[in-house]
Amino acid sequence: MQLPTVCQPGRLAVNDGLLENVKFLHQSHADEPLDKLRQRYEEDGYLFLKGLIPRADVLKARHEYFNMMAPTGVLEEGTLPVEGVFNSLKSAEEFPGIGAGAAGKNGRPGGEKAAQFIDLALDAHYRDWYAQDFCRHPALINFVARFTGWESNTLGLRRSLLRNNIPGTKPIGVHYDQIFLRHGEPTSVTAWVPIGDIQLTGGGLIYLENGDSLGLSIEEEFTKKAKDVGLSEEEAKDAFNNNMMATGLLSELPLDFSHKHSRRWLVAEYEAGDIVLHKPHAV
Ligand SMILES: O=C(O)CCC(=O)C(=O)O
Ligand SMILES: [Fe+2]
Repeated sequence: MQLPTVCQPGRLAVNDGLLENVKFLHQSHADEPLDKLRQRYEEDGYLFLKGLIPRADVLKARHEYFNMMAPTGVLEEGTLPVEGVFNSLKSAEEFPGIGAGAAGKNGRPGGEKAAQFIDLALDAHYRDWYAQDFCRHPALINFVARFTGWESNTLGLRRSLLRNNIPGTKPIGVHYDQIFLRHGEPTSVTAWVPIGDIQLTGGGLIYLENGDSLGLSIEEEFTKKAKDVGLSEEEAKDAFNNNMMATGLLSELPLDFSHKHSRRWLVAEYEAGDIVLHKPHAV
């Protein structure tokens, strides 16, 4: 079902307040003509595909993940791992999200109390059910191969982040992914894949309206600044990062960022099996 394009969700919170005046992501389906999908990706900077991966396969990864994390006490007693229900007797500090810019990018937040949780959360990235079965799921790889025209030359980057935020932990701030992929050409495709159903207010990814063109112009501005002061290419790469926050983020304040750039945030309700592809400068 296509939701109405403008909504007023009650309590869609970001770091610096409640979002007002958001729009829904435009929904697409893998069986639409490729040309149409490609055009939409170019125009919007993202492509939100409903039901690309079989739901059961996504829930298998969800089960494996929470089964692995269960010994840390993160799950509510008497619930199934696949449900992923947070333990109401615990506090969020013991279960910090990884890679959200806390204590240095991709550092080890939370100290001693969180050590077991962090160790397991990192370890999960190397398990077959994640690195192989989930990240290289044929439905995902085959679609990207066709969509991009890369066909059998499609390579999965080893870099992936299994985001694990529970209610009350710190989400990653405003960014575009090329910041983290600086040493490659801006030709990659990011797949953001929810591992389960996510309600509108459940912390799923949000995109900035026309964010790709904004990201590109921010990048151009950095390049120009770097050239103007006579930096070498290598120095320029570091300079890009100096223009951002130490964590590589454009901002930790999404509400403020959208006001500053007069663009709305685009939101969605996600279901297991959905994916969003986005461009390297999509914000
Ligand atoms: O590879 C990284 O650290 C970046 C992760 C990222 O872009 C994200 O989580 O949205
Ligand atoms: Fe990202």
